[in-house]
Formats: sequence, C-alpha cells, structure tokens
Amino acid sequence: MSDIDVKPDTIAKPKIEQPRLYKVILINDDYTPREFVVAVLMAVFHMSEDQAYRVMMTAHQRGACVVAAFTRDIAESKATEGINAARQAGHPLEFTTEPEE
Ligand code: TYC
Repeated sequence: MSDIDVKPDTIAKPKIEQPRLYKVILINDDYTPREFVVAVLMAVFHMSEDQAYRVMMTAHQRGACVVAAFTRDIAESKATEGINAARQAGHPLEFTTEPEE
C-alpha cells in the first residue's frame, strides 16, 4: 500500500449560489388615478387592498416605492404586465427594475 495521503485536507462544502434578486419599483406620476394604481398592484403583485394602498401612497409622496423583489425574469415580466395594463387604460404609469445590492 502507498503511504501517500490522498485525503483532502478540507472537505469541500457544496456552494449553492442564490440567484440575484431584482426590485420592482413603482414610479409616481401626476396623471394615473390612485385607484388604478391600487388595482394594478393587487392584480399583478397579489397584494391586499391595504398593502397596495400603502405602496401607492409611498410612491405618491416620495416619488417611487419598491413593490417587491423577484428573480430577474419574474421582476421584468411583472413590471411589463403593470405597464401594459396602464397603457391599455391610457395611463402613463411606470415600473422599473433594478438589482438588489
Ligand atoms: N400621483 C397620482 C395622482 O395623484 C397617483 C399615483 C400614485 C400615480 C403612485 C402613480 O406610482 C404612482 N393621481
């Protein structure tokens, strides 16, 4: 038998990489009706009316509000869904996405 030590010094720990998350951000504007913003947040992000109202009011008062964070594809498709619903109704409402730190 060889006396060369073939055992690793350290046992490799499998590293599970978490996918980067992207924030969906609601942007305020002067024209989209408040009730419409609330309805879109409830439909697209499955929020209660209370949650949606609070997020809408935060964007209204501060200019923007983080709605939620998802993997990149989901964040982008939710932002697009919200924008499309607004355009269909003739409103300028905008959502953006950005990576979390
Ligand atoms: N500022 C809009 C109004 O006064 C309401 C609004 C709130 C629009 C949040 C967009 O992201 C928004 N009618």
